Amino acid sequence: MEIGAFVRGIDLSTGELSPPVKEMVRTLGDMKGCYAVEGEESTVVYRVLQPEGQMSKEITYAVTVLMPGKVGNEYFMTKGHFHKRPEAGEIYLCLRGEGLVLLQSRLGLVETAQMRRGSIVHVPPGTAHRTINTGSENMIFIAFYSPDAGHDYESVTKSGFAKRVVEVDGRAELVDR
Ligand code: PAN
Ligand code: ZN
Repeated sequence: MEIGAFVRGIDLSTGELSPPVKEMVRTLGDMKGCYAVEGEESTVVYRVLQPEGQMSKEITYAVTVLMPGKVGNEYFMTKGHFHKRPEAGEIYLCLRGEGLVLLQSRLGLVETAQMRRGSIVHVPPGTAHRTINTGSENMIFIAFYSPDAGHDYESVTKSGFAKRVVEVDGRAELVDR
């Protein structure tokens, strides 16, 4: 008999997980409508890495490696989503880089949380969340969540986030959409 502890490793400077890994790559072409202006479709914006063959139905994790860059004056970001299960929250731990988590409630309340090495951000249930890389290096964070949380991208695509994060005079600013 074995307990079956699920022990894996992460390279803290690159975000690479020890194999086997499931990888999802998101390009600007996959993010139509997210940015105010269109960019080169083949540009890779972020990668999401997940351990393959997890055993727990209660909790899992994924690593996001979000590249530095901008489309027009808007910083590279993730698509953003609500969780389908309304009571499913999430915790982000930032390992590298700097940026923001943009949070928006179903009622349209907007908040940002700072992300830098060591930041731990709790994404409350019922909140749309998107991460934005405002720095000049890869922003790497690990997300801990319930595997049955589900990802609702549609609500975000339809109504969008009320704010954008853009560069103004070399600094990140939150502006109305
Ligand atoms: C994260 C995100 C990841 C990519 O693991 O899924 O950062 O962002 P999008 O899913 O919005 O493209 C998470 O929040 N999981 O629930
Ligand atoms: Zn999430």
